[in-house]
Amino acid sequence: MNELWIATSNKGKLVEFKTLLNNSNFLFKSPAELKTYYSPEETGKTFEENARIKAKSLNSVKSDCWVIGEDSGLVVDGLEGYPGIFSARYAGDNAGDSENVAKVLKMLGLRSPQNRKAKMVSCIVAISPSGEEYVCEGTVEGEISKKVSGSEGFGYDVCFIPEGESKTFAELGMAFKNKTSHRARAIFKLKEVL
Ligand code: ITT
Repeated sequence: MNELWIATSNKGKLVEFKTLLNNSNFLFKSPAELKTYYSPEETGKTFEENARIKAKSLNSVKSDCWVIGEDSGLVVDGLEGYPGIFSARYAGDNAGDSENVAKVLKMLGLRSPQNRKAKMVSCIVAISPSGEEYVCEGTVEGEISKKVSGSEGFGYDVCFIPEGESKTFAELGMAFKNKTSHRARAIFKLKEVL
C-alpha cells in the first residue's frame, strides 16, 4: 500500500485527516514515527506558505511518498483577521488551546462594537512522489460564541459557531464537523488529486 505522510504534530488534526481520508488507498504515517524529523519553524506570511514549509520539510526526508502539510487557523473579523496564521501561538509560544481561546474571547470582549464574524481556514500543500505540488484550501464561515461550550474536537472548536447553527463545533460533534469543516472542504479537493 502507498504511504501518505501527514506533516503534523497536532493529534486533533491527525485524527481528522485519517477519518476524512479513510476511504483512500493509503497507509497513513506521521512524523512521530520518525526519529530524524523536527517540526520546522513556521516563518511564512500566509497559511499556504506555512503549509508548504511543513510539506517540504517532511518531503526532504520522505521524497518517495505522498506528503501533505497543513496550516490552519481562525480568522476573526473583529480582530482584524487575528489570530490567523498565529492561531497556534496567539496567547504565547507555549500557550495551549484553552489559553488561545480565552485570549480570543477576551480581546473580542474589549472591542466595541463587537464584530464576532469569523472563519476557519485549512490550507493543505501536497507533494507527490514525483515532486508535483498541489494546494487545496477550505474555509467555513461562522461566528465566535460568547463563552466556551462543548467537549468534542480541539483548538477553537469550543468557541466557533458555524454559519446557520446556534452551537459550537465542539457541541455539534465530530460527525457534523467532519461533514462541514474547513478541513473537510480542503480534503475534498485533496482527494481529487491523490
Ligand atoms: P502542526 O503545525 O504540527 O500541524 P499546529 O497545531 O501547530 O500543528 P497550525 O500551525 O496549523 O497547527 O495551527 C493551527 C491552530 O489553529 C492551532 O491552535 C489549532 O488548535 C487551531 N485549529 C486548527 N484547526 C482547527 C480546528 O479544526 N478546530 C479548531 N481549532 C483548530
